Amino acid sequence: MENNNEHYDASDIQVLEGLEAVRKRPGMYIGTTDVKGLHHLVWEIVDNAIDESLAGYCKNIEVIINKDNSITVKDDGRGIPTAVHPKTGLSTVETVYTVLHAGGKFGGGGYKVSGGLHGVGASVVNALSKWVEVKVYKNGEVNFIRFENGGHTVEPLHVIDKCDEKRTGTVVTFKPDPEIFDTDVYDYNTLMVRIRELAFLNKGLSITIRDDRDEEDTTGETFLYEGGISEYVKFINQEKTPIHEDIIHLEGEEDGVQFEVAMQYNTSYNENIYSFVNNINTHDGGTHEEGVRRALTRVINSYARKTGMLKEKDESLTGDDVKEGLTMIISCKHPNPQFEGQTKGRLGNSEVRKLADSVFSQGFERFLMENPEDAKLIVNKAMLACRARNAARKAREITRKSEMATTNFFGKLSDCKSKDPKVSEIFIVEGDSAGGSAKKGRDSMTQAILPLRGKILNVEKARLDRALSNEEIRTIITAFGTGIGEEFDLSKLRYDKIIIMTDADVDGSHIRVLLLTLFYRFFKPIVEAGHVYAAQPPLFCIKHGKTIKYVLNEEERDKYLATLNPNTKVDIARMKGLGEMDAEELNETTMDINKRVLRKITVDDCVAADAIFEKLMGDEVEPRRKFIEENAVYVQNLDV
Ligand code: 0RA
Repeated sequence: MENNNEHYDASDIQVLEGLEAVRKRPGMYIGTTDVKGLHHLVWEIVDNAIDESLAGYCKNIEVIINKDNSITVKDDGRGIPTAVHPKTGLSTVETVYTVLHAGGKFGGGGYKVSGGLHGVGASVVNALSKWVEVKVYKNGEVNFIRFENGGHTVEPLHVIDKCDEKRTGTVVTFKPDPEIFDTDVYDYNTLMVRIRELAFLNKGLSITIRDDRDEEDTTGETFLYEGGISEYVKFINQEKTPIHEDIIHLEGEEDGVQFEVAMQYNTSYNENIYSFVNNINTHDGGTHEEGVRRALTRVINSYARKTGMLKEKDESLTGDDVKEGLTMIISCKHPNPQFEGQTKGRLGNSEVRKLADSVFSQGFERFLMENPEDAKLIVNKAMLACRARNAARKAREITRKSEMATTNFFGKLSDCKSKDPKVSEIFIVEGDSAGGSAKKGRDSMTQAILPLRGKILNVEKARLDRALSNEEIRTIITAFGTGIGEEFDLSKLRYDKIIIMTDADVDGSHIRVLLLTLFYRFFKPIVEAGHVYAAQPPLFCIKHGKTIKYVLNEEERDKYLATLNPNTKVDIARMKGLGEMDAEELNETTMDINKRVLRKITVDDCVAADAIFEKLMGDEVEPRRKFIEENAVYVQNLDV
C-alpha cells in the first residue's frame, strides 16, 4: 500500500496506452472504419445490455439516434457496478470503459453468451469516440461519468441526482470520433433490421429504436417477440404460402448449451435457413446446422418409409429434397463457442452436433406422428423435389451434350479470346442493338458479350427443371461453365466478372432484377464470391471547351458544374439508352476498364434480399412495376 500513488500513475499510463492502441489500429478491434465500423460501435454497447438481459436482469433496451448522430443505449438492468475496483483503484464503470479487455472480468462469473467482443467492447467504443457519457441508476442514486477524445476521463464518476430506489439501469451516450470514421451518419434501417433480429433471437426482450433526427419519429419502433424465433419464421414466411399452419418450435439444453430451432415449409422452391450462435449469424453453418440437417433428412426418410409413402424400390430423399421450401431459424447459446473458418462464420464445437441432432430428431419425429396431415404434405413436397431433381439432371445432360456444339449458342455469345478466367469478363447486355455496339466496342481479348433477347424467365416461381427449359437461361449456364444444381462448381467459372449491362430505365431495372433473381436462386456462390457487377452507364455528357465529362446522375452533374467557371457556355446532353450509343461511346462510358464505373452486387442480408425478390416477383404485376419505378436505383440497395 505504500506505493499507492506510483501504482495509480503506472496503471493510468497503461490505460491510455491501451486506448491509444485501439485508435492507432481500429481495424483490429472493429474490422473497418467505414460505415460498417461506425454501426459496429452500436452493437458493442447493445451487446452489453443484451448480456445483462441473458443474465436475467434486463427486460427493456432502448436505442436512440440523437440529432447530432450520437447514439444512446438505455437498459433497465442492474446498472454497471459503481464501487471502486480493487485492481485499478478507479470506479468499476471507469475501469470497464478505459481498461482494454476489462469487460469480461466484471461479469461476476455470470452467464455471458452474447456476441461481439464479449464485453470488452465498451473501452473500444470509448477509445473511438469524441465523447462518451454514462449514467448508472442504482441504490436511489444517479451516477455520472464523462470521457472525451478517445477515452480521457474528464469527469470521474460522481452522483448527480437522486432517483427512485427501485430504478436500476445503465444509459450510455457516445459520439463516434469523426477523425476515425469515414462517415458519421447513422442509417436507421441498418440499425432497425439488426435490432429487430436481436428481438426475434431473444424472446421476451423489448428493444426500441427511435430516430431523433426525424421530427416525425416521436415514439420509435418497439420490437418484442414472446414467440422468439417462431415469430422470425412467421415473419420470413409472411409473403409466402405455408403448407402447414403450425410453426414447429423445438428446444433443449445440455451442459449450459441452449439449442433451439423453429421451422415451417412454404410452397416456394427455395430454402431460407439461418443459424445463429450467441445472436451472431453463422453464415457458414457449423455443427448446430449439421446436426439439424442430418436429422431432418433421416427423420423424413424414416417416416416416409414407415408410412409407405416411399416404397422399397424408391430412392431415398436427399438433403436438398427435404429443404425445398423450408424456412428455418437455428439458434444456439453457448458459453464457450469456437468459431472457425476464414470469416469465423462457422460453429466448430462438436458436442453441439449431437445436441442439435437429438433435440431436433426427437421433436420433429413427434410432430410428424401427431400431425399426420401436415406430415403427408411435407413428405409429398420433398418427393416432388426429388422427382424434379431427377428431371433436371436429364435436362442438364441434354443441355451439356448439345448446347456448346450448336451454332445457336455461339451465335449468341461472342466469347473473348482469352481462356484465363482471371482476366476474362462477360457482359450480359439488354437487347440486340446494344449487344451489337458492345461487340464492336469491346476488348475482344478479355471481354465476352452475351445479348439477351426479351425477358428471361422469372425463376422465383420455377423449379430448376423448368428454368433449364428456358433458352436464355441455358445460354447463361453454358457460358458460365459452372454447371448448375447438384453439380455446380464455382472453380469452373469462366469469367472473373459477370457484368449486367442494362439501361437506367424501368425495363432495364426489370431485366436486372430478373437476372439477380436467377443468380440469387441458382448461382448464389457466384454472388457471394463477388463476381457479379452492374455496369453504370452515365446519364449526362458534359462538354466544356475541349473536355468531355460523363457523369452518372444529377447529383454528380451539379457537383461537376459547380467546379466550372460560370462564365463559359457549357453543353449538357442527356445520354441516350445503351442501344442508341455507338461502339465508341459505349466503350468510352461503360466498358473501358480504365474509365467505367462498376457496382459490385452482394447479398449481404439474405432475409431482406429475399423479401425484395418476393415482392418483385410475386403474382401481382402492378405493385411490382410500381416498386421498380420507385426504386430505379434498386441495385444500389443490394450493395454494401
Ligand atoms: C456486472 C455486474 C453487474 C452488472 C453489470 C455487469 C452490468 C453491465 C452492463 C453494461 C451495460 N449494461 C449493464 N448492466 C449491468 C451487477 C452489479 C450489481 O449487482 O451491483
